Amino acid sequence: MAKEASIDKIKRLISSQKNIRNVATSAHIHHGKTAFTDNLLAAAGLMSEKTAGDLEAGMATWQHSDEQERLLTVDAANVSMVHEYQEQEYLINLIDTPGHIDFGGNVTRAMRAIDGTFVLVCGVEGIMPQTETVLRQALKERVKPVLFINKVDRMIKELQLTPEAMQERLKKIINEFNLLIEQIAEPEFREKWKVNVNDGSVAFGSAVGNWALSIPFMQKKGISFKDIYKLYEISEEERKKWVWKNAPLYEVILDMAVKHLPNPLEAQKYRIPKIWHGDLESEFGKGLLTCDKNSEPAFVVTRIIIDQRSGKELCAGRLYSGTIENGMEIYCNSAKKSGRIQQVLVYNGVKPEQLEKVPAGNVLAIVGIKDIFVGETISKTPVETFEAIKHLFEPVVTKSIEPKKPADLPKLVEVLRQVAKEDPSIKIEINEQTGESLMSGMGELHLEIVENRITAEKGLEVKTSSPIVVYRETATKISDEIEGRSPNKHNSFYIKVESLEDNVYQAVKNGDLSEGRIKKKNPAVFDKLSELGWSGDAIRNLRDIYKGNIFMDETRGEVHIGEVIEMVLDAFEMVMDQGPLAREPCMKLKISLMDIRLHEDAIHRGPAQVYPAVREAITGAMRKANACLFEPLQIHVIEIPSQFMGEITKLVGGKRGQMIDMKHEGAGAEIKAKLPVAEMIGWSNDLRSATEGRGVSSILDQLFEKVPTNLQEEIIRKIRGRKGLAENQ
Ligand SMILES: Nc1nc2c(ncn2[C@@H]2O[C@H](COP(=O)(O)OP(=O)(O)OP(=O)(O)O)[C@@H](O)[C@H]2O)c(=O)[nH]1
Ligand SMILES: [Mg+2]
Repeated sequence: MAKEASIDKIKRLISSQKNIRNVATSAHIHHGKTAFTDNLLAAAGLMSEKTAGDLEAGMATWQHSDEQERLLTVDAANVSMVHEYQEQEYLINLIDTPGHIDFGGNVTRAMRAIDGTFVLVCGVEGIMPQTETVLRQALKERVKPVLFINKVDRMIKELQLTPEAMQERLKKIINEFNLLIEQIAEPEFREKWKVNVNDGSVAFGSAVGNWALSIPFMQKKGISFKDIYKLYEISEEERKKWVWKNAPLYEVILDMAVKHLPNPLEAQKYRIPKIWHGDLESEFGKGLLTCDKNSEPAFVVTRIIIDQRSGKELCAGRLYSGTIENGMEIYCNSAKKSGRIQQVLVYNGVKPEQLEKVPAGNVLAIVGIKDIFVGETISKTPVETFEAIKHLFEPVVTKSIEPKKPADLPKLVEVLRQVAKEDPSIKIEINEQTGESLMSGMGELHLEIVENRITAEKGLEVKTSSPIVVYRETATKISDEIEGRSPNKHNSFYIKVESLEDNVYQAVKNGDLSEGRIKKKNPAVFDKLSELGWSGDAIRNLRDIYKGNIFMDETRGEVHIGEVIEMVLDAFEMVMDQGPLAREPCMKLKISLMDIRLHEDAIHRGPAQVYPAVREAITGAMRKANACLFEPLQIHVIEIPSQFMGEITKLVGGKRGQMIDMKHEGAGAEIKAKLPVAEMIGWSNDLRSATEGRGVSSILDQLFEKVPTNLQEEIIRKIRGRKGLAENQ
């Protein structure tokens, strides 16, 4: 009988939810995720074994030429393979995620699609700051981690550790890893999700060497640590043979996925209450909890890829309930529109292949739906949407972008819209009048990659500025009630401005309080704010949460308030987008409307009267409340050999930075420093030259703080100059 093709096996397995594992790789940059993924694919016969994990020959999962040029992963890549374990077949849907922090948004989004992840840790470098970040990303979505300690070959050849020292080091990594789980995980998973050498939830090996081992596997095969050392005394050819027979990476790793990572039936029981906030007792809620293929479909889009030739948009994501079929009519709940599915695709290796239908519990892609965004919930009839996918950091580095040829402006607008769709971590502000649009990203590398792709893949020549920083405007005191009068002098608005409480601001930032105008009673907002100490009266006066600012209506018994409130909120949002100091966005403001005086005749209180009056009142009150600029700062962890300590202290000091913490470990040092983004342009080069290329830095956190008083005026003047603002604008 002819061997069954892998796509036929996949077709068979997609319906057997117990036999599915949706997983990812996650790790600090360059700890070996892609080499690991490539070798799994090769073993499944889905790519040639010779080139698997070979950087120069090209990784199978690298689909963009810039990844090959830079030897680094930018996009998350979906792959699927079939694995046999204890005489049953399993479908493993795997997403290989990038390690560079600029592309961390891709990791956050991948977590929504999966239930378990292989966290890779390089045995030489050990747990790195970003190991902690990726664990946070996973645990936030209740994605279960297992541990793979990679690059053991280097521990033998470079570090020349004795077998005992090696075991000590592995133990140390495992303990640190478990400590992180204890610190980060929610109480119910703190113990349950710790990894354990003896049960096989930890493996170690070499992704490029194509081998892996776990303690149970070693016991079963009678392999000792000494045998591993012998491997690096024999010829490469002999080693490959031994490895394939005794410690094949794919077998140890995929066994681990099957045994220690949950299938979608198990995972959705505890993941759904965390990522979907509707009624769990409803029919739809029950369908989600049980991953029911016969219930209403619920597909969450985690990635959008636009095919340049056909313009088709491929939406990849996770189907949590129901079944998706070719030709099916669907409804997009955030975009609020209907559409029809033209193709249903699953991954076979790296290649998407068409199927007629796919049931719940799978990672898949659909074609035919246009103009939606990542995070969209797709169903048949309108349903409560899934929680928004929020990345840990906001984009803070910005460049202006314009076409080289003015005639290409419409094309640029179209291309920028595509970019924003494909990469939700990029924020675009389009200015169709001046032609100068703004593009904000997570870091310089991020913007460079996007800019190059616009030219290379979308065929448009563009000019960009050097990086600029987007500041924030806010207030530090409380103002009096300030009057803003309409141009016809018949309407007045009295407004008070103050700084928003820290805990409320944080709740908005974390997504615990969702943004938007408050139309009717909203129990989620009510509960959260009372938990934060607000009184019922205060909560009832809340009208709008907008980009980390809030608007309160404190007026009493005003008959016409209902007729103007939407206009007042429009004006509020406009000022929050462009503050009075330098037209930078506002943050952390609490704006209260205290009183109003309106003309009796509605004709004399239209938008042309209300907008300028409210703007005048808010900006006037902001000035009274000590309006000032805040700047973005990043906290970095910098790892260096100890001898460069002096250089780093100088470098950080020269950039208005602040050392927060310092740790010595062996011949290395770990420094935590806080640095203003404005001074970090060119940071990687500076770090490289200060440490002879041996320093590594990764971002740990991001925050906004007041620009030092002596710099405020100068920076405001510079921004206003760049924007060409006149004195009274
Ligand atoms: N010696 C050794 N090198 C390895 C091993 N695994 C990966 N590498 C090397 O480590 C580097 C990074 O490997 P990748 O697989 O690209 O790492 P990654 O985690 O996918 O990198 P990003 O996606 O860019 O974060 C490459 O030079 C690999 O050859 C290993 O087991 N041993
Ligand atoms: Mg990679």
